[in-house]
Amino acid sequence: MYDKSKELFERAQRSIPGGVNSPVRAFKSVGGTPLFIQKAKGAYMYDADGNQYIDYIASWGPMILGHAHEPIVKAIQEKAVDSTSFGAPTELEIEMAELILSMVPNVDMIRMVSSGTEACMSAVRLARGYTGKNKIIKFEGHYHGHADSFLVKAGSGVATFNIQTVPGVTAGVANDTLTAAYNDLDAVKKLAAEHKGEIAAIIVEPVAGNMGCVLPEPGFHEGLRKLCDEEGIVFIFDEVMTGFRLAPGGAQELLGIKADLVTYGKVIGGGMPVGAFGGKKEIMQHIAPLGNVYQAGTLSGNPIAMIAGFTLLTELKNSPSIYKELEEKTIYLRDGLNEVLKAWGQPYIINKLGSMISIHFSNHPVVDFATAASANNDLFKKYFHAMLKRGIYLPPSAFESWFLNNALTYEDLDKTIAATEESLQELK
Ligand code: KE4
Repeated sequence: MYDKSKELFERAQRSIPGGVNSPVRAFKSVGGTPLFIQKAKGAYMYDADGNQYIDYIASWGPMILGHAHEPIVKAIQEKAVDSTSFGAPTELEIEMAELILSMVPNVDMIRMVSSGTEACMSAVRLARGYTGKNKIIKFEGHYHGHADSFLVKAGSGVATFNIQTVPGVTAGVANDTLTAAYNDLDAVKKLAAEHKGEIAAIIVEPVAGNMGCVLPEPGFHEGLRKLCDEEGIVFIFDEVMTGFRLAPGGAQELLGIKADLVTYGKVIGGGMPVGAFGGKKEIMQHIAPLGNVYQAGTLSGNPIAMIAGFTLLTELKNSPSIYKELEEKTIYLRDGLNEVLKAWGQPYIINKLGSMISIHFSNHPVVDFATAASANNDLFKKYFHAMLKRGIYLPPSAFESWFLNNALTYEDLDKTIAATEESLQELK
């Protein structure tokens, strides 16, 4: 069933730390051999042993229209013949920036980078440079990439592997990162009072996806916005996951909240390495070469990455019905999962917003990292493998959101629901 992946994993570990180029892919938290993927098309991925899977990772978000989406593949092929990088400005970068500004609210200027980490790292540096203050507030279980400042009580792989303190992150850096529980506005207000005049930014996943999918409670973001206005704190929406996924204008549009800076990744690049950060001109004009907050990148705005992202975002902008289709498919999946989970009779929670969804085997609502971590995540590991052997590829961690892609058919969703019903019988 997985012989080729097993062989490749053994070989990979001889030259790549842990055999993977990103820890969450290693199946370390769910156990077993990570599948080496040969190809993917639409909603399906195919591993090195030729097994087909219905894909709910979507490359951790980017593949919102499915894998090998023809217009994107064609655009990359055509662009590549004109060279893959110049290290000089291009018209395409202007077109990409103008397209993004036409889709997302409340962003006057945008800078392209090559990953979500780079986008979040740059946005925090900009907030510190703009305010002259050092500290940031982030939330337990939120993940903003692997920049030093963010690896304090972080989500995603850091939570998955239960890494309490990341070696190499100095005490100085960690001291400037304050943390609070997601949805606990009083805790944030307390930190702001204790560190009055010291906080440059609050950075938040508007809808959390790195401890499973966890929704903001009514009034939470409004409270953060008010606090930032009162205290001169830069409000950063990390929309690397939610941007262009929850709506054309992302979480700012869907939740009706205006952030000061917004970061993007994943969908913005259509599967190519792209990140971006943007916001009000008053802040963005501090970024070099206009201002002195230095930020740079050899491959920022790379033509191949730009054409992939531009092609995808253009389709999303011109066919907003995609979001309704994705919403309807996710509701259908949620309702089907609810039915079989209810019949199974053991505690569970499903969190869902737009095309982000996750199952938590918990008897209480999952509203922050503590409640996500106290779920029966050992049971999740068994569920993961039971689904995998039935051809359903879920994110290999309870601390990740599932991502639907619009190539999924209702037949695929029915297969996923049926596989869950069968898997739960196995887990009784
Ligand atoms: P990247 O540097 O991985 O492109 O983006 C970092 C990042 C920033 N902000 C949010 C909200 C994110 O979810 C991410 C990255 N997400 C993880 C999945 N939970 C990436 C997968 C991985 O680490 O391999």
